[in-house]
Amino acid sequence: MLKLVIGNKLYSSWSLRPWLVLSAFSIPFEEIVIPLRRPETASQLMEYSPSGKVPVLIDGDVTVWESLAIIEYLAEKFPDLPIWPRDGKARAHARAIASEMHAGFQALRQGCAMHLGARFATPPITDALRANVDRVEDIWSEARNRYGNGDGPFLYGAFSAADAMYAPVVTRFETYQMPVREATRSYMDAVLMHPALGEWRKAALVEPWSIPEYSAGHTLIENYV
Ligand SMILES: N[C@@H](CCC(=O)N[C@@H](CS)C(=O)NCC(=O)O)C(=O)O
Repeated sequence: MLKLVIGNKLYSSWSLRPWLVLSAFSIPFEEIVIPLRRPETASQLMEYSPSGKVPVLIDGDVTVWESLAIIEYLAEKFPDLPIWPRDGKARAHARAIASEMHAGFQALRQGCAMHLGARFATPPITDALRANVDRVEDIWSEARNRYGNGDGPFLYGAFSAADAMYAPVVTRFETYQMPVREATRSYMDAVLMHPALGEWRKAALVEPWSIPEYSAGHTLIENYV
């Protein structure tokens, strides 16, 4: 059985990505949760992960770390599943935007950490944050307009790895009440209503650990935990 090692579901955005792919495509797996920011975290992570970070996928004697590499491994291992869009042009676009997510959006990632247990006031929108949000919205609208129309509410119609890569951004826009375009809102609603994300969030809300640093500097509007 595949094993996916992940961090806290409330906060670990990188863990969420491959977990969503496994769950959305009904691939059986066992999860191992390592709570982050505890005295024993580093040694527990090193038991599984050569980089000392989660997520990590273990498939027998194969260990794959880095969220996007895990997703690619799954796409190769399960070629019959449409983890990436089937159409070659859509797939190239999907891989480009997934890589862009994996490598960038620092202001958004640092200023609006994933936190599924609360809703915060919108933080001051710096130029860097505005540029990140605008770029995300442009990416989503381009994917939807060129490849997504008519076939479902996700970036390429049906749910794919690209949606999984951007799902934590959807939750950030929701948590920090980011003002967004109407089309962005419809896409966000589709992702937020995906059963796999619902399952992850439900488990997140009953986790016994909380990490106060993840709320630091933000004005709490509503607490769900
Ligand atoms: N580029 C990596 C990022 C992984 C990462 O930063 N994971 C965080 C949790 S979301 C982590 O393991 N941090 C270790 C720690 O907090 O001790 C990926 O895509 O998987």
